[in-house]
Amino acid sequence: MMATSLSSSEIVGLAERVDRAQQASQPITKLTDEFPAMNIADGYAVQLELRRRKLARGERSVGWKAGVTSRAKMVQVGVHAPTVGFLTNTMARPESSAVRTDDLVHPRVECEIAFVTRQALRGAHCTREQVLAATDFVLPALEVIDSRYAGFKFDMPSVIADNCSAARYVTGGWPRSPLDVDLHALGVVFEKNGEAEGLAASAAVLGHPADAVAMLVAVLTELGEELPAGSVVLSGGITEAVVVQAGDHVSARFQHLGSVSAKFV
Ligand code: OOG
Ligand code: MG
Repeated sequence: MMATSLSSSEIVGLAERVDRAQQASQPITKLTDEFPAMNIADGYAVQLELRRRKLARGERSVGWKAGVTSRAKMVQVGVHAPTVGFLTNTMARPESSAVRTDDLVHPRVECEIAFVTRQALRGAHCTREQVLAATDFVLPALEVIDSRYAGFKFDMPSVIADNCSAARYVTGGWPRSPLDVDLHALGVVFEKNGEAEGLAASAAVLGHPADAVAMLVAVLTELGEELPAGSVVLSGGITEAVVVQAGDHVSARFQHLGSVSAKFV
């Protein structure tokens, strides 16, 4: 990875700023407004410092998420390359649960395929086949993203520093071996309040959701991390993210994997 432009005290300060915005559910201006020279390495340095702070407070690492891995998402947010963020236990919500909105800034929901691994993955050249072989099962998932930036407006270094907008995620459906379902061509129906919001195929995610996981492993390797066995990996929104507010109910129905739903309160 390229060199950081920020000093280590700036990195710590920005991680604190993002952390506070998250805890107060108060939007902040994107970090590059103040630090225009911020690059991707700076973004990940801030994100890893944010992760270190959360783990030091007792949150447990449960896995990672790939972001901006489909055309629909790239067009929606104006970021044109995939990114990764981390997941902790405090972000997980059970199927059908009520997700609070008062502790979020401006949530949006995405439907994704979650991978759960049974072998560690590492390396700059991780392949789709290695990902499939190391996967225990896949599940349908909803990711609730929540940019801490005003207007949900950001650029790549800023969104990476903000942990790729990670906020909550819900898994549901049936665990299936990735070898038993054609992950490349799964249809998904995404509904909000009973109305179709999006119809898509899983192939929208970098051609294949396992390729998104392989990309994530390559980024983690660059960051000096690996993907441990037992990790949850969200492979990226298949459709555009949909704005939600208290009172909304969303569900994603995946061919062969069942459905996952949540309501917002
Ligand atoms: C960045 C996170 C994107 C996905 O699945 O593409 C993401 C954002 O859009 O705020 O989680
Ligand atoms: Mg996502």
